[in-house]
Amino acid sequence: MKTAFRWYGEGNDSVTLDQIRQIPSCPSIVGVLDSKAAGEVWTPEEIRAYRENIEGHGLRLEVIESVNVHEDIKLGLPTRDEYINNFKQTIENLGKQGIRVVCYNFMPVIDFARTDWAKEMPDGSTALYFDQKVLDKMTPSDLVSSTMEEAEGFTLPGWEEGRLQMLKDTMKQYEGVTKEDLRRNYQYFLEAVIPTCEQFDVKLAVHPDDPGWEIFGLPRLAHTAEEYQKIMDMVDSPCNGITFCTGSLGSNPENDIPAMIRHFCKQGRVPFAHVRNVKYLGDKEFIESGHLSSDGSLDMYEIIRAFYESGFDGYIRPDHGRAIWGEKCRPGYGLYDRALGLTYINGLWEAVEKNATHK
Ligand code: CS2
Ligand code: MN
Repeated sequence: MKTAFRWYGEGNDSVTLDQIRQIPSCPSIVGVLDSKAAGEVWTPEEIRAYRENIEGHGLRLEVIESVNVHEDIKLGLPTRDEYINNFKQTIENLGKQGIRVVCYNFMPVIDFARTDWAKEMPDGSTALYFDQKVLDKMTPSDLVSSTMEEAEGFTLPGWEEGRLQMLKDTMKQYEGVTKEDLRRNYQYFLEAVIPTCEQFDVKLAVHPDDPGWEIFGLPRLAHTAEEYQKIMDMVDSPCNGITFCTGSLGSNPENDIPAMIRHFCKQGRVPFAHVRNVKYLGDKEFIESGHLSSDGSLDMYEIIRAFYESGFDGYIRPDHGRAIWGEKCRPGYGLYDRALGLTYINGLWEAVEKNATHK
C-alpha cells in the first residue's frame, strides 16, 4: 500500500503541508483544485503550480480527489458531450503531470450527506453523524443550508457554493429519472472516458454513495457489491476502478466489507482506498467514530488483512476524523485524528505483514 493524506490547497485548509510531512510514513498528498466547478477543464499550468508547491514541501502528488462529474452527464442531457470532452481533457492534463488515480463519484445532486457535522461525543470531541429519521424531516434545501452553516466557513467536498440556488431546478430535472436511466448515462460516460484514461495511464476510481442507500428518492448506483460489479462490467478495464471507502460502504450493515475488498481487489479494480470506522447507533443511524476497531462497528484488523492478503498496492488514506484537542478545522478533515488514524493503519499493516511473513 502507498499511504497518503487529503489536502485542499494553500489558504483553503487548516492543515499545512509541513504538518503533513511530519506524519509518520505519509509521503503523498491526495489533492484537488478546489475552485474548479464540475465540468471545467483543469489546465496544465494550474495543475503544475499545485503539484510543484506540494513537491517543494517534500511530498508527492499522484492522486486527485475529486474531478467532479457535471450533472448534465448524469442526466444524459444533449450538453453532456461537451462536459465529457472537458473531463477527458482534464484526465489528459493530469496524466501528463504524473497523476495516476482520479477519484470521482456518480451520486446525483448530493454528495456525502450528514445530519450533524459536529455531534458532541462523550469525551468532548465532535464527529460527523447521520440519522435517517432526521433527514426524513428535511428537504434537500434544508440539508444544503444546514451543511453550509455547520461547515465552519470551509468548503466541503461536493458542496460547492451555488448549489443552493441550483438545487430546486436540479431536483426537478431528476424527477422520473430511474436507476436504469442513470446506469445508461453512466455507461455512456465510462465508454467515452476510459480510453483516454488508458492512453494517459490514469485510473478512475468511483467513490461509493454515502450513506450507503438512496436519499431524497434520488437514484444511486454505488453502495452494494452487486451494483459495484455492474459498474465494473460496464467497461472491462483496470482504469475503471473503485475508491474503496470502508466507512461509506460500512454505513450499510448489510455490506460485508472484508469480503467486498477481496472480491474487487482480486479483479484488480481497487487503485485507491479510504479507511475509517463507523459506529451503528440504530437503523440507518451512525456516527463516524475514531478509526480503532474498539471505537466503532467495523473490524479494522480484518479490513487491513483483506487488503494485505489481496496484494493491494494502491493508495490508501485515512478518511474523516473527529475534531479533537480543540482543533478548528473543516468537518472531518482536521490534522490530529486523521494522523492518529493513519498511524493506526500503518500499525495494523505492519502487524498483518509480519504475521504473514514470520510464520
Ligand atoms: C467524502 C466524499 O468520503 C469522503 O471522502 O469526503 O465527499 C468524497 O470525497 C467524494 O464523494 C468523492 O468523490
Ligand atoms: Mn470516503
